[in-house]
Amino acid sequence: MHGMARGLWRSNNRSLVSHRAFDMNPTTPRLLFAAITTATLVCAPATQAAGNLIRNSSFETVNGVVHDQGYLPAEFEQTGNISPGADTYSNDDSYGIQPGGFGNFTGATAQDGIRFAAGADFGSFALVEAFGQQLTTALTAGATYDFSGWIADSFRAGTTRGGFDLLLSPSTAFGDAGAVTVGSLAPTTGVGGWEYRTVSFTAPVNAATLGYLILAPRSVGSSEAYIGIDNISLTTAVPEPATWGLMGLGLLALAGASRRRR
Ligand SMILES: [Ca+2]
Ligand SMILES: [Ca+2]
Repeated sequence: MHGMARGLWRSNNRSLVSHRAFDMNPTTPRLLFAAITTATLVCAPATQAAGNLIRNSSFETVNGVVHDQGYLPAEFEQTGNISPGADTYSNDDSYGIQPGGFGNFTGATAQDGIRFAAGADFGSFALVEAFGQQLTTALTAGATYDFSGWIADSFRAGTTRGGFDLLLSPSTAFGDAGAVTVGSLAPTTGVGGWEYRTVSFTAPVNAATLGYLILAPRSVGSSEAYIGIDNISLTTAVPEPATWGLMGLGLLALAGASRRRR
């Protein structure tokens, strides 16, 4: 779709240049407008890469067998200042914690595969089991991204509901003065099971210096929450259906202008 649209733009661009140079046909301004409108709408998505920017996004790939707290797959880093920090849960207890083990998640198994990650918010900014990942490529300032994933409550006695804040940071140090909160995954509704969350955000002007994506658990109210997360995704935003509609109109205008010219 992108390739075809770009090809159309290029071929029309060439005819437009020769048209302007050798012939001041009255349809030229209309053709120029249609071509520019189409080019603007087509080039924006075409320059963005497709695919998930998060590595090991379902927390499935692990190195070795561990039965303990505070372990995450190698692609992820602890970014809170408490130890042992965020955890990996495995349905079969092959890495990290078994659901129903420490932290509970009674009756919950991974949303995708056999593993998920979880972190607690102990009710103060500093005491948060935040974790994150160094992005392979920094995000593009001004570009729009979609972050999505599934979250679940631990159902641990005395805990409350919670969600996650999404931050871009210059380092893994949670509370880094340069960190920017770009969005939030709305808290669990408390009814149990996995709940899908998605949020769109625009990368800040200094995105090139913010190499770490951090997920910080957030409690509702003052009691602590312990929230699981699985099957996460960070992608460049695709145009809304309305934008594709506008692009279609631009292409139709181009076709109409070419026909009238002939
Ligand atoms: Ca998983
Ligand atoms: Ca923990």
